[in-house]
Order: sequence, then C-alpha cells, then structure tokens
Amino acid sequence: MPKVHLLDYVAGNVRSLVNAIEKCGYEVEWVRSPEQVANAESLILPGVGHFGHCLSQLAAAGYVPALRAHIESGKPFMGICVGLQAIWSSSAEDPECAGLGVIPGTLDHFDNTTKSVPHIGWNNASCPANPTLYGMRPDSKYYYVHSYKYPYKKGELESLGWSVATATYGGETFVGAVAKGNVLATQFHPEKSGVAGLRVLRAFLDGSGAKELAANPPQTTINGAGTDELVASKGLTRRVIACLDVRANDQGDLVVTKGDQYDVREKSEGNAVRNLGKPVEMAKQYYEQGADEVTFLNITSFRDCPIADLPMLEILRRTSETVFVPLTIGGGIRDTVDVDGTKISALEIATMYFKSGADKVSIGSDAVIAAEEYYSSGKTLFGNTAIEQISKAYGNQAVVVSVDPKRVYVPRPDVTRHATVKTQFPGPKGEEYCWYACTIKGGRETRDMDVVELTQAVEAMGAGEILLNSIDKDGTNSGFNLELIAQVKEAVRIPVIASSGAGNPGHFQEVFEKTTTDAALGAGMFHRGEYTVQQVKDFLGDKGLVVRQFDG
Ligand code: 1PR
Repeated sequence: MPKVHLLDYVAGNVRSLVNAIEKCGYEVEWVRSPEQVANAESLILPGVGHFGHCLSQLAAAGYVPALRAHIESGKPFMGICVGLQAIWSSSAEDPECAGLGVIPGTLDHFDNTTKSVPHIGWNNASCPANPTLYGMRPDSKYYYVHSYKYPYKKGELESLGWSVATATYGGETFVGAVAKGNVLATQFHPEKSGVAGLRVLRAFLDGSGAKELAANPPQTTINGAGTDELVASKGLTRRVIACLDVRANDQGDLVVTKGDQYDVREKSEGNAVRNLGKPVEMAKQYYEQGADEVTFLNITSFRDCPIADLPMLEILRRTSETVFVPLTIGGGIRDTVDVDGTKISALEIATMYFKSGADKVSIGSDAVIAAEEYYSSGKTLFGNTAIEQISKAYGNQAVVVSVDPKRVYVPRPDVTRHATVKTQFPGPKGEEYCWYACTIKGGRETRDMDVVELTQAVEAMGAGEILLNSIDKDGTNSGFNLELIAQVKEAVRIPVIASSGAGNPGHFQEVFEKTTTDAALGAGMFHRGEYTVQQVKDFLGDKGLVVRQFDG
C-alpha cells in the first residue's frame, strides 16, 4: 500500500482520518518528531480544538520550521480543520500565538448574535473558478465543525495564486478550502464527509488534485462575477441524525433498543428488553441512507465490565471503519472507579472513545451534577468538571450534553422559581404552564433544576452542543416537543439537536419550520422500519428544505 505521513502532535480523534485514508487504499505512517517530517513525502496535518493549543504544541515540539520547510519544498501537504487554520499567520482565538504564515491574515470568530456557534453541519465547498478542485463538487456537502473562520474577500487570496472554495453560514461567507501548488487545506473534515469527503482525500493522496490544479491554474484576478456568483448557494443543510440506544439484553447480547418514555422493556413477552437489531449493522445502514450523524447512547453504561473492555469501544471501532459521518457516543462518561478499584476520570473514558472512532462524547447525568455545583458555588468554574476537561483537551465541538427533561405542570409561573413555558397542552388539572425538570440516571431521578439552568451552565463550562430529549415525548411518535425546543434555543447560543417524538417525516419538517433547531434526531421510526432516513430527506427536500443526500 502507498504511504502517507500523518502528524501526531495533539490529542484528537485521528482514528476516523486513519480509517478514511485506509479506505482510500493508503497506509498511514506516523510522524512523531520534527526530524521525521523531512522523511515524509506526502504529509497531513490534522487539527482539532483550539488554534492556540495546536500551534503552541507544534511550536513547543519544534515542528514549525520543519513544516514550513516541507511546504516550501513543494512536497504534498494537506491541512484539515485547525490544520487549515494553522497555515494562516494568526487567529483571533489566540492572538498571541503565531501560525505558519503561509497565508497572511487573521481568522476571526463567527458572529453568534444571530446564529448558533460553533458552525456544525454539512455545508458547501464551492469553487466556481475551478468546479472540480480536488474532487469538490458544487452540489456536494461537507462536514464542518468550527467557531473561527477566514472571511472570504473576493479576489484577495486568488490574487496570491490560491484557488478558493467557499461556504456561507448565516450570511458570513468563509474559506472552506484553499489550494495552491502542493498545498491543500480544508476547513471541513473530509474523513467525516461521507463519499464526497473521501473523493477529496483521494484526490490529495493520489496526486490527481494537484495535477489537475496545475493544468487549470486559478485566475489571479476575478472580473465580472459578483460575490453572489462566487459563493456557494443554499449553504448549511438540515441535519438529520439517527440515534441508537444500546444496552445488553437479558441474554447478555448488545442490542439496539428503544423505549417508550424511557421504558425499554416489552409489555408482553416476559418483559424482555426490546431488541431492534445489531448496532454496527444498523449504523452502517443509516449512513448509507444518508444520516448526517450517528449517535450511540450506551443507556446502561455496562456497569459491571472493566472500562477498557467496554463493548461500546469495539462497536465504535467497527462502525468507524465503514461509517464516514460523525459518530457520537454517550452513556457513562463520568469519573468512575473500575472493577479492580482503579480510579478513571471522565477524560480518560472520553479519550478511549475518541481513540476508538468517536468524534463527540455526550454527557448526561454528570452534566446535571456539575451544573448543580456550578450554581451552588456562585457560578464559579474550577476547570475540574468532565465538560471542562474534555472540551479543553478536544475542543468544545467534541462535547455534547444530553438533556433528559420531564414536564412539570404549574398553574402559574409565580408558583415556581423555574423558567416556565405557557403550554398549548394544559395539564390534568387544566394547568396552563409547565417547566422542564432535568433528570439523571436515564430519567429515574428528577432534580430541582430546569432546562434553562442546565443548558446555560453547561454552555458556560464549554459544551459545544445540546442533545435535547423529552421524556414525555420519547417513543410516542407524536412529534417533537416544540415548546421545549423553543425554550432551550432561546436560552443558549450553542447548537441544539431536537430529539424525542419523531414518528414520520412531517415531524422533521415541523420542527425545522416551527423552531430554530439546528438538527433533528429520530430513533424508533427508523429502527422499526417505518421510514428510512432517505425518505425523511426526500420529504424535506420536496418541501424546499436544504438537505444532504447520500453522495454515492
Ligand atoms: O447519564 O451520561 O450515563 O448518559 C446516559 C444516556 O443514555 C443519556 O443520554 C440518556 O438520554 C440515555 N438514556 C438513558 N436511559 C435511557 C432509556 O431510554 N431508558 N435513552 C436513555 C434516551 C432517548 C433518545 C431517543 C429519543 C428519540 N433515549 O436517545 O433516541 O428520545 O426517540 P424516538 O425518536 O423513538 O422518540 P449518562
């Protein structure tokens, strides 16, 4: 197998990148010292998390001159995500820290007053001047996750000889990818962008992208065309996520299950755990149907098993070999004691998941406990919570908080200290208001904390996304809890994934049109085979909502 060198300099999920490279028919050779950079022919600089963190790690290990020399030598170089940002001279994320300076300029933050930040999801990488740049296609979509970007200014980079592919998010057009000579850099993650992303990776690995670029050099001046013609149309797609609740059944086999209001046992058949299929196979099926992400929730955390043997690790390893969209894993991410008495931190558990192919971890019960401590200490952050530690090490885009709220009816807002909603669905005694109480342990224990308090606390701690379930709606097929979603969207700036209640494609349309949710998740309707993910996407597309189709 031909080889590509991958720089191993910072914590992060590189397993999916390795899997994607192998899928393209190449073998990874790790670069673990600046001296090894000189031996590399083709080099990839991956990057996750913070610009400053990555660049300071690179500088401290002495990589900066070696990387500059590699780029100047004309050998193939690819930067991904923060690896793209690293080739600029600086970033507002950490103004003190210098980038590689291949491109002059400073990255800045997305405006979060009008939209969720980070920008998470599938968007364009469109280069009208070269519509086949490194296999990128104007109608394909690519997976982005970032808060900082380089704003696109027509002609600026082109005048320096760069070909530029752009995307637009909430009115801001930014650089999605740049290429010049031997250098390709993508803000999106090709390894998480399905078949479209693998095409870009392959064009880098086999040299065809650089060859085609040499034969079709960019225009150095852009005349005539207005900005609108140069930027990608349509932008961010509506994200549809398939969720698999996984647990061991009474025979000890790992199965995908699904509850009704969190009760996963059959009402008949001896109260057995509902078995809807095998996790790895079902994840692959949803990927091929066009799921934009796959989430696994390990709903019982497999409490009696040594952590290193957690069956979910193997499920992730196998899934990440065939599923090239983001994978989230939740359940049991908290400081814990292993079966032999060894203490294991939430960060160590998350690290095992990331190394096994997860892109994000989802924290449930532990987030509620941490939020309680946050308020009882007068909103002080000590840096010791799982959310803070994992987001510091892997970036906040890697930390999802899964919220399991239950509705509590009240006659009037002034009878509770909690943030209430005037509901269209009055309670049993005609109560016209309700608040949403957070629960822990899979809904078994209700705490004196509402969803607004929880989501604002975890946002302050560095969570990057909220997975918003609704116990009242779970498994009911009656549609999403629109009032709850609207309340949480109002409370935070980070993206929110609506979950619980999806029973047909119309429910996805409803949640996207009636709330500002950033993504919507379905489980039971997919597992029971009532609808496929593709049917949901086709339906949304017919209704004029922008979706990504599986790019086979
Ligand atoms: O508390 O950090 O160990 O995490 C446990 C995780 O497991 C949490 O994310 C929690 O939501 C989840 N969980 C625990 N028990 C259950 C259960 O069902 N008994 N599942 C459970 C939560 C809800 C969603 C479901 C949607 C959509 N499942 O994941 O997929 O409600 O369902 P639908 O479309 O069929 O209505 P920790």
